[in-house]
Order: sequence, then structure tokens, then C-alpha cells
Amino acid sequence: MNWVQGRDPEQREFHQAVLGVLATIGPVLEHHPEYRRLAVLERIMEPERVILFRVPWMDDKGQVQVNRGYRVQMNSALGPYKGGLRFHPSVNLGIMKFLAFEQVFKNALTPLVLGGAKGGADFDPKGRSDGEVMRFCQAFMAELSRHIGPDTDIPAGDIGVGGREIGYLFGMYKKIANEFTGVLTGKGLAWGGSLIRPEAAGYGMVYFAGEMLATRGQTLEGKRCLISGAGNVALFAAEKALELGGRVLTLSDSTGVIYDEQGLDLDKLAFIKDLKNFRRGRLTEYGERYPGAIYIPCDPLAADGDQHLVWSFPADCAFPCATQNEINGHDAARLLAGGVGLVCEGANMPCLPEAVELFLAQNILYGPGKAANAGGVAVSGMEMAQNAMRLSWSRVEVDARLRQIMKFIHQSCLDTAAEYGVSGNYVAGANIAGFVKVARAMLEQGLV
Ligand code: NDP
Ligand code: 2IT
Repeated sequence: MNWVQGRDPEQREFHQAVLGVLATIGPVLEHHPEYRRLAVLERIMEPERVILFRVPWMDDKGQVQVNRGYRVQMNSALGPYKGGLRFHPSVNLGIMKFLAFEQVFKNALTPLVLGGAKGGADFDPKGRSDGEVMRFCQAFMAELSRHIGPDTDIPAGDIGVGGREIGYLFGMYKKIANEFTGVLTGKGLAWGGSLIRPEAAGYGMVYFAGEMLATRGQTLEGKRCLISGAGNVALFAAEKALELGGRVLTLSDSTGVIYDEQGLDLDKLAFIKDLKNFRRGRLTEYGERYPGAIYIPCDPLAADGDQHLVWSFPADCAFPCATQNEINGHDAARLLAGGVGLVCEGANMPCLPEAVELFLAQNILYGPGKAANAGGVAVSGMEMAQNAMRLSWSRVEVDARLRQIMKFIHQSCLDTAAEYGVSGNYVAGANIAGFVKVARAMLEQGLV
């Protein structure tokens, strides 16, 4: 940790992600004293390549804007670099590195052959016209295209990058490379996208939660669920939770929280999907449309040392699906006091270390994002396979494979935890299983 912090003192989120893994892999290192001489940890913590570039584009007023673009190609021991792109004003190198680092282990947990990467830009799509978003995506891809390819690095979506952005990015790549290949995942269904890819992270996370509950003889039926976020992951998590009989009480976006005591239903969810994906509006409108629900305007992540509103309601399950560090120690204590017995992460690293400690100490079911939200990248892997074969699988087939993969990841977390003497600890299970697979592959491939 001293080495990592000393090299890049300002990369707080990256340090947090690294510490999360280092804190749990001690038993592996004890079995492998040679890892020190071979600098396995130092190599895993250092990106293979970081690409940082200028993205100049013109807004609707004719004003030229300049953003910063990133691609962190973290590790290719297991396959071509794979991971999403995030467009959000908070994006910086530390956040890109933490996401790329997590992605390496997440991808390793899947049975697919995928390395890990992450990219994005400090561009804020909010309030921008379609034309502006298109010009930004084209300028971004003009540079990124040199560094990616269907067998080299395959980006996808993340915060602020959905179907619209992937379309513009793909169009520009196709034009520059003069080839139609599966270089991005999350594509439109008519031009190489996979069925279930939009649903995959949210559905997969709820499948994972279902597996966790089953270890205690429980199901989601009748469980009160708190979900944060109102984006791709959150909305499909809500949809699957409803299908499995859960009662979804909350959603949130960057300007507020809705609490609907009667619970969401499919009609209400359809209203929110339209609001978010097409009208690109705020959740305020939900409060106006459904007066039975409470809309509380707030910056859901503004609390510093205080509690975040979305986690203040009594519930059985919590599904953080917005962004990193949205559950602190106070939130965790409040969730536990409110009756929560399961926390399952749709977002990447949404829980601060003190929250994770509390959940583990209280022995509730806690599913870390790198295992629980791996369904997104797993179906991305299936999209790549379908593209390579130039055919497409049915919805039922992809969903069945997704379910199977989430079950597989859940079991390997449990088995690995048991093997290393920490039964039921999904954090240690996920970190060790991912680390061992990547470390072995790196050593087998020599010093590269
Ligand atoms: P979206 O952009 O679709 O949705 C993000 C949601 O979270 C929005 O409702 C957004 O509010 C809210 N949000 C994001 N950042 C903040 C912030 N700083 N403060 C408050 N609210 C915020 O992204 P996704 O659903 O794709 O991603 C959500 C999480 O899931 C991320 O952690 C991502 O890394 C992770 N993930 C995504 C996968 C995917 O395939 N898309 C796969 C696995 C994990 P608003 O609408 O107001 O911006
Ligand atoms: O965090 C993630 O796993 C994603 N944003 C999806 C990555 C992918 O390549 O599908």
C-alpha cells in the first residue's frame, strides 16, 4: 500500500480498491512466497498501458469545448482488454484506475476469456443535445480508435454511456477502421447487439442476490428493497426484483430520492424508463405523477460523515446501483438498524471500507460488486461471441446463460472462501478467486 500510495498520492479511489483486495489475499501470498520476488502484486497494481488524450469538440453555440479522455488498459493476462466507458464530470485518472482494477478481477470471475480495462471522459452529457453528444463521441473515438479493436480492447457502457453513445462511438470507429466488427458491446440490436445486454448487470445482480438468499433458505418474495440510482443497472435491477416478488421502495438520481411506500410496479417502472432513457428528465416528475410517493430533492451523495437519505428507510435488502462510495459507516449502521439482511452491489465499490466491515461483522449477506454485477460484462462477452460467429442468440438463451454464470460466480466465491477458511465471506472469496486466476496466467506467460 505504501508503494502504491507513494507513486500516485492523489488517487484515493484507486488506493481504496487496491486495499480492498490486498486486505483479503494474505493467505494466497503465504502459500506463494515466490510472488514477492516475481513482483506479482506490483505488476497487478500497475496498468499495462494508460492512454490520456485531448477531446476537442464544438457545442451547439459554435463554442469549442475541450475534455480529457482516458483508457486504462489494466491487465491482459486472461484475454483482450474489456470494460466500460464512463462519461461524468467527476472522471479522473484515479477513478479510471480503480474501475479498471476492479474490472480485472470481475472479468476473471466469469468463465469468459477477458482482460480488464476502463475508460471515459470528464464530459457531462446532461443537458447536452443529441448533436453535441454525437460530436463529442466522434471526437473521443477519433483518438480512442487507434488503441482498441475486436481482439485488442473492447469498450462498453458505464455511467453516462448507454445505447445512444455506443451508437455514435461505433459509427465513428467503423468509418475510421473501415470494418464492421464487434469492437464495442452494448450495440443496437439491429447491428450486432445482444439481447439482454441492457438488462444484464441489473438482472445478474438480482440473480446473485437470489443465490445468496437461498443459502439461508430465503427468497426475494415480499422483501422490502431499497435501490439507489435510476440508470441502466438500477432500473433493470428493479424490474427483476419486482418479477421475483420483491417490494421496491426507492430509486434515486443525482438530484433526489423517491420513496414509494406502496412500492413500484411495472407501469411505474415503464414511466421512469421513458423519463430517463428518452426524455432524459429528473425523478421530480415521478413525485408529480404519483402523488402517493414522496420525492425528496437532495444531492444524494452530498452527505459527508452524515447519512445518505436513500439508506434511511427500514428495509430487508439494499441494492446500491448508482456510483462509488454511496454507503458510508453511518448508512451501514442505519441499514442494519432498519432490518437489512442483504446488501448486494450493482454499482462498482459503492460501499466504503467501514460499511463493508460492519456488514461482515454483523454476518449479513454482503455481495461485492466485482462478483454481483459481473452479469453486465458477462453478456458483453456473449455479445462478442455472437459477433465473432456472425449470429445471434435468443433472449431465452442469453438469459439462461446469464443465470448460469451468476450461479457459477456465486458458487466459486463460496467455494474459495471455504477453501481459505473464511466461509460465507463473499469479499474474500471473490478477491482470492479472481486474484489466483490472474496471477497464475501472468506467471505462465512470463515477464511481459
Ligand atoms: P447510468 O448512467 O445509467 O446511471 C447512473 C445512475 O446513478 C443515474 O441515475 C445517476 O443519476 C446516478 N448517479 C451517478 N453518479 C452519481 C453521482 N455522482 N451522484 C449522484 N447520483 C449519481 O449508469 P449505470 O447504471 O450504467 O451504472 C451505475 C453503476 O453500475 C456504476 O457504478 C457502474 O460502474 C456500475 N456498473 C455498470 C454496468 C453496466 O453495464 N452499465 C455493469 C456493472 C456495473 P443522474 O441520472 O442524475 O445522473
Ligand atoms: O463495470 C462494468 O462491468 C461495466 N461497465 C460493463 C463492462 C462491459 O465491458 O460490459
